[in-house]
Amino acid sequence: MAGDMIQTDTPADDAAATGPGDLGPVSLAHWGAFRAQVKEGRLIGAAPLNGADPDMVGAWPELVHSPLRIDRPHIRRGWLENGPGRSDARGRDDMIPVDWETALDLAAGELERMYRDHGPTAIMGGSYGWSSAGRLHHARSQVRRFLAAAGGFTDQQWNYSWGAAAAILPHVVGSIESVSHASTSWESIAEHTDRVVAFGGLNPKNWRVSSGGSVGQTTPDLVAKAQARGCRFIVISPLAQDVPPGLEADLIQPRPGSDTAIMLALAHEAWISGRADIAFLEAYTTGHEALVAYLTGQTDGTAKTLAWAAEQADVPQAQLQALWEQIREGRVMLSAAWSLQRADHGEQPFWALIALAAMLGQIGLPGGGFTFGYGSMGGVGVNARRGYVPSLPGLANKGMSVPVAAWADAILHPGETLEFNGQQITLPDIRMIYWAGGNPFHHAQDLSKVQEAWSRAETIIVHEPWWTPTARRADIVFPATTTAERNDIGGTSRDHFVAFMRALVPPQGEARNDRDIFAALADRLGCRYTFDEGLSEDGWLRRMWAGSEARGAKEGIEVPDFESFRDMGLWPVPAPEAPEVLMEGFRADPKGNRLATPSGRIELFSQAVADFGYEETPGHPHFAHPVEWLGSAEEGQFHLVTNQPEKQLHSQLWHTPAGMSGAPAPLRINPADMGDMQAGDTVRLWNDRGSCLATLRPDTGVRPGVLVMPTGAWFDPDPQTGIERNGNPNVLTSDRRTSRLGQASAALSALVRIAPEPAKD
Ligand SMILES: Nc1nc2c(c(=O)[nH]1)N[C@H]1C(S)=C(S)[C@@H](COP(=O)(O)OP(=O)(O)OC[C@H]3O[C@@H](n4cnc5c(=O)[nH]c(N)nc54)[C@H](O)[C@@H]3O)O[C@H]1N2
Ligand SMILES: Nc1nc2c(c(=O)[nH]1)N[C@H]1C(S)=C(S)[C@@H](COP(=O)(O)OP(=O)(O)OC[C@H]3O[C@@H](n4cnc5c(=O)[nH]c(N)nc54)[C@H](O)[C@@H]3O)O[C@H]1N2
Ligand SMILES: [Mo]
Repeated sequence: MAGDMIQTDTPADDAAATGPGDLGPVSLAHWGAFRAQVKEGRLIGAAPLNGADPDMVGAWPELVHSPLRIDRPHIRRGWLENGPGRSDARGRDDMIPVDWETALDLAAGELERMYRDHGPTAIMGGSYGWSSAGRLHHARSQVRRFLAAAGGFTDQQWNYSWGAAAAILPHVVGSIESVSHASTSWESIAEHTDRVVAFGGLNPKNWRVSSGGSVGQTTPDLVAKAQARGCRFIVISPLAQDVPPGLEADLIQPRPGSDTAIMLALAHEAWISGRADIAFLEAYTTGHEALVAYLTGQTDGTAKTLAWAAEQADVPQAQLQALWEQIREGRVMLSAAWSLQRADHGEQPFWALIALAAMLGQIGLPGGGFTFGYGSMGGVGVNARRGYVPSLPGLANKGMSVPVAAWADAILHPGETLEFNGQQITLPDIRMIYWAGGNPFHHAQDLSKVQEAWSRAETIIVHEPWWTPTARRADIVFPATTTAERNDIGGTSRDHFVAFMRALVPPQGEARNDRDIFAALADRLGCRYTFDEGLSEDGWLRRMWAGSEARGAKEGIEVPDFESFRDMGLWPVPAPEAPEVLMEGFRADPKGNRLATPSGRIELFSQAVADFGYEETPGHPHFAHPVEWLGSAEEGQFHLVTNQPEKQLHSQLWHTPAGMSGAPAPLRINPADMGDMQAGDTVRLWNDRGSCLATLRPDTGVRPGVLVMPTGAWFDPDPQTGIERNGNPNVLTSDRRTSRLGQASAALSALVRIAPEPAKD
């Protein structure tokens, strides 16, 4: 049938690039832009553009032509033979290749059955995950649009990146923009700032990646420029590697999970020393009295002194005293990495940082105040004009949504209620899972629990280019194309470029574009027009670009027409006239630019939060001990920090030379903690939730008692012992959420034990 046809235009001409040095067509990944070399229908090279990492970008030929590509649709044997139903054989059963018509008919039949017998919320289709860079073929946008068109679904709300921030920030500053897209630009820092205090550091590995695809790598230069002008950096992190090479920063290495205590103690110091900017507090904030009552110990009997914080953080008090001396004068930028809020009570460090910045009174001034995520992702602090990277428009969902980190609980506890940000959610009865563009067996915490939830589904459909752990655990697998096989528009809104990404090679095997798979299902379900409005790939790209052109017309920016843009490959978006300063407008005119909080101001005390009545999130920022941290560790327990991998994007690239598949994932450990274990040894980490292997990498830069292991290894439990063999730390993490307010992932609060493997007697 016509709907099954693949709608990608002709791939880029081989002649476009045939030899080294020739300029081939532009393409883009979340990990950077490149020029492609194509020969005889194969991608043979990828040359990095504008500072992209050569290893990550250079892995494209391996990715596209990988032996792990899924060549055709597959169905799990047990499902094919016995029909839909709960099963724990997923991942062990054979996957049987079938033709497209068979697979599409079976998938459409299951969707119809769900809508008919159980209603839209029985289908979990939030499909959390990064998918690929192009915005039309963004798998997660496509699956949500399709399921909304088909009748609705259970969506996943917020994200793993900054879920706790997304919940708390609207109560404090009226919106999520300070974590979703707004920041004080590095240009402003380079010009004005005397001190940058970076909680969670500025790890350059994180700058390689940006959602939608980063084209420019300007941050390292601007950091160097700030330093050259005399700006001093103070990095607060358990890992010295969070100080970028070439930066002379003071390093403080507290216990993970104690940052809030340090921030509150600095705020207390500001108050008692008379440094607090009372005029700022009175004009721009509300509730500082309640906060001060807590800081001084009036409320709970404990003054939040530097001595108190030093005890919580287990660092010398002199270090915190020196930090206070550094920030009491001059223009100070306070920053926290997103990692801080991916932890028990993750809402608190972000609220506390804003409170400290309010005490110093520089919010909205050039180079001053606060910004979240300078060390988290490429693009944060890049002075770019936003809004020119188009996106696929969504459709209203008639189903519901659950907090993203609660999805396994939702499947395991249908009908129970969940408290979430002042609301009560009744968990839906999920019977079917539809995932396209994410890898939950990489990203979700407590993978034993995830496996149990996974076994409860009656049918699981996955689209994937590669046989990832998630694809292997599906009932119906559709092979998806990669960005190299289709035309698209990509870029990140925090960047200086928008890219036209050309199809470079034909679809591999029988792979189809995600949107063509959905179009074929939509035909069968009778919702084709709602899904794609009769537009082809080219039609959609033109429509999406027309939105950027219209924006340009309104803002007086000259945007190339579609054909010219396609020919250019990269369109440089003109930079804004002045460097961005977070909350500048609010500072200039607090009445005209009221914040969307009840008071219109920054809320250092929030009545709304207090009224929720959650004891873990009272009405002002506060410090509570994490559930799991070194403060309560038993002998032999370590705090495991699971950060982002250096040369992968999450689980993507793992199976290429850039990735970590050569050995169990590396585990950084202070040599003092190694006992008789040696560098390069395979070790086993474990706790009550699970165990995995890792490869020991001694690093004097790690705080003793802390272990640092990146995420990104493909889940591979030993069938006999259950030990995960590739080093996926999410068998160890808990899916306990930050709080009832945020219901966000607290992946970074986990205690573990370590032993040599195989075990020595
Ligand atoms: N312990 C711990 N866990 C964490 C984190 C942590 O810090 N600690 N970080 C969390 C964070 S912030 C995030 S964002 C998540 C990330 O988790 P994910 O976003 O799930 O990770 P990815 O590996 O990027 O998954 C994307 C998947 O999409 C597939 N894909 C790529 N292109 C296409 C396409 O065109 N079509 C289709 N159908 N599929 C495609 C890829 O092969 C890959 O399997 O992990 C979270 N997990
Ligand atoms: N190369 C690469 N870059 C990436 C990604 C990737 O997969 N690969 N993923 C991207 C995504 S989706 C996201 S959301 C961002 C995430 O951005 P972040 O969450 O900021 O990144 P992480 O690498 O998880 O953590 C940053 C650093 O925080 C430190 N840290 C951990 N716990 C604590 C603590 O309690 N206190 C303090 N002070 N420091 C702590 C760790 O040492 C770690 O190196 O990264 C993005 N960048
Ligand atoms: Mo993320």
